[in-house]
Amino acid sequence: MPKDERAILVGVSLPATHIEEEQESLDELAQLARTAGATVVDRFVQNRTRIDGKTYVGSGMIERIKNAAAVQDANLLIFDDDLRPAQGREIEKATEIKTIDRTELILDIFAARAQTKVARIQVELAQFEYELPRLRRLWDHLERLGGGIGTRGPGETQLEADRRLIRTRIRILKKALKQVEIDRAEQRKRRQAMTRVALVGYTNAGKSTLMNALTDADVLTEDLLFATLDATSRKVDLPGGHAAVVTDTVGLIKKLPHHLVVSFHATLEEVADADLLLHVVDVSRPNCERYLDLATEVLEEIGVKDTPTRIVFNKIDRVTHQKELDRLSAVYPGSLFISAAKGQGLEDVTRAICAFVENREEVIDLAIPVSDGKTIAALHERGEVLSREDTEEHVKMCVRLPKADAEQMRKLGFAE
Ligand SMILES: Nc1nc2c(ncn2[C@@H]2O[C@H](COP(=O)(O)OP(=O)(O)OP(=O)(O)O)[C@@H](O)[C@H]2O)c(=O)[nH]1
Ligand SMILES: [Mg+2]
Repeated sequence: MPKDERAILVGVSLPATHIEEEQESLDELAQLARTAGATVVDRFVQNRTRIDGKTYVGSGMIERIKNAAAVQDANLLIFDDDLRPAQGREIEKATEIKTIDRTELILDIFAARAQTKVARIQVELAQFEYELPRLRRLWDHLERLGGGIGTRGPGETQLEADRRLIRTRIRILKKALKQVEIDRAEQRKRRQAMTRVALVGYTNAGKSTLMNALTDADVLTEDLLFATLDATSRKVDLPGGHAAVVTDTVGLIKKLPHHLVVSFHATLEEVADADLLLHVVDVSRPNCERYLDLATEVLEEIGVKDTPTRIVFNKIDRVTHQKELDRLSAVYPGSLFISAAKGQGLEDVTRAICAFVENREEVIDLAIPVSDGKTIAALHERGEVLSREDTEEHVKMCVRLPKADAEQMRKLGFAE
């Protein structure tokens, strides 16, 4: 998106949604627009009983937007919800201003931010999936911009050829992502014995900063939305021979477009697979509980509402009202208060992870008869062997095992 775009935001408040809710959604949209490099010059919210099939908002509103755009010198309209291809076309026709929707805006940001190969594949897939039904609009657009010879549109043949190309590309990308998912599942299996902790939360909460503070990951952190698009995992050694794998993930927002949720399956699966979620919240934001709720809603959509979760209120260095922190602490028992950037409260996070891990696994000293190769192999498979000493009769091992397996070993009399 060019840097000098001046945008007008447009939303609709339906009877089922509160007007404040739509305003809040537009606040988020404004932040997204700024992240993409646009300047927001105006915003409109229309109360409607239902979405206008043709132009999303009513024709009177379209007229008002057009006038405002002339006054404000705006050259971009951003709609808060997904527009159908025909709606986008109609609005552009009526206003003569480039029109995009929330998904397109987020895709634009994602495309600019995608750092890793996987993130780039995921973004490209989402973009193509989004564009496929809208190809006609793209061509119409070119027609209007040009005029004259050769602008009667590409005709059905060209359109069909383009569609075919995109479909082929989509197939290739999907295949590549499938492979990523298989590889990652394999990796997870190898780390099966280890507890998986995922850092989740609203975008810009400080997940990557916490990740870097806990591990040596060196993930990019930035004061922008969606600094992180792909998951990064690192092993963290804990006291008592325990360990956990911590994963930093993509930030969540209120209306995560459907196309992205599907394309980002490989990344979100890391969240779905976690044993423990650390839900990071930027406590320095006014009304921070709202962001906690919004992210929780998205997590429910991903299907992880039953995963044990600890709330981590971050950026306490920016909060001057201790009373507010005391209130949150009372409302959310067991929540942690930290400053990932300043390194405050990090030991509480480690302790919380450790307590969780100790409940699930045990580090146990075993002596297995040399003849029992099957058990020895199983231990290597199911646990992590921290040390091993082979004697004449026994293989002596110190192993980190899931609680139930350790219990089983004791029952079999293998514990030392
Ligand atoms: N003052 C203060 N700033 C922090 C703290 N933790 C993170 N930040 C800042 O908040 C911004 C966002 O941090 P990130 O770690 O990139 O946030 P994130 O949750 O990973 O964001 P996304 O990857 O975009 O979802 C950065 O500018 C950080 O420097 C903190 O404890 N205190
Ligand atoms: Mg991040």
